[in-house]
Amino acid sequence: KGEQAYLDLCRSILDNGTKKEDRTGTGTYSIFAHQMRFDLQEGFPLLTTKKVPFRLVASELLWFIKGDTNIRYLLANNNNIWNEWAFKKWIESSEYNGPDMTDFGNRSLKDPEFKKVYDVQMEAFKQKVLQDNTFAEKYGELGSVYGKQWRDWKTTQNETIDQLKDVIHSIRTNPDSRRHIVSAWNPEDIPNMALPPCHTLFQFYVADGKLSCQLYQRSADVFLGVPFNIASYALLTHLIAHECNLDVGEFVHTFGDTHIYANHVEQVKTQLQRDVREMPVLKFNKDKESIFDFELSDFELIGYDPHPTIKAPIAV
Ligand code: UFP
Repeated sequence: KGEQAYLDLCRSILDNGTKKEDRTGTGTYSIFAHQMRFDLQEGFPLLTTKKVPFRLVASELLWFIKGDTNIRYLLANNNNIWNEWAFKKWIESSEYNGPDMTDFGNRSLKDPEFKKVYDVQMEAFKQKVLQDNTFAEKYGELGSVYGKQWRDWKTTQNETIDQLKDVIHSIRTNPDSRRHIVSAWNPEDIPNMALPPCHTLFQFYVADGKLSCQLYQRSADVFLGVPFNIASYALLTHLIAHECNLDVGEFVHTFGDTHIYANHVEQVKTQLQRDVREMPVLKFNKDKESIFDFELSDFELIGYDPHPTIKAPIAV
């Protein structure tokens, strides 16, 4: 249970994972299908065996909740986690005439000279998205990512489905329903997406006055992605429970391809040597009634005292 469940998963992949090639060419150790449970009554499941940047988790979640799909909001909140996806569209466009940025992710890891040139281009791109409205509309936009599918799912009848609003309504009015589902997986959009949704689908469940949430994650980078994903859905569950006048129950995290990248193995071993500390507690502004009203400053984590960050290259 809790953080120990995460550490056990890491251990089990290192011990039993199959060496498997992957899209990014990095190589992984992988298992298929796994489940972890977090009792949200015990505390907020932000890992303590390494520092996980809650501020980035929270601002990204607020961005999804708003239905925003433009990186401008993230940049304005000093959150850079989606930049590469937008940058890729920009450098592949006919309007880009700077230095060659092909395969910038891998090259900037291997070639320090290239990294300098890349950093300059990325910084210029960010500034332009922040300052130039027309540019932001064109190149800050990521298209059919989570915010779009959660809030603005397009039907064949040219109507719009607000899955998030609908699921909150169904939890409030029909808590026993077995249909409290939000799907980010839109088969029609998949062929045109750079990154088909990793958090494929989630379901809520109400019992004994508590709201639980289960996420099905089709593909999981256990070292870099998962700690972030746990915190994000735990936060979402807290906010929806608050709006529905429920306590929080469990967050159940179910995985498909569950992998540790070959270039994360040493980092995972370091983390496994650390002892688990006490979970932090989430405090937020309970005066806000709707999840659509929250801002970053409404959240506070009490007692988060993690071991230091462990750096690792992200596979793109
Ligand atoms: N990934 C996560 N969590 C996320 C996210 C991505 O673990 O929230 F956006 C990882 C999983 C996988 C990669 O390693 O990103 C996506 O690659 P693919 O689409 O090939 O599964």
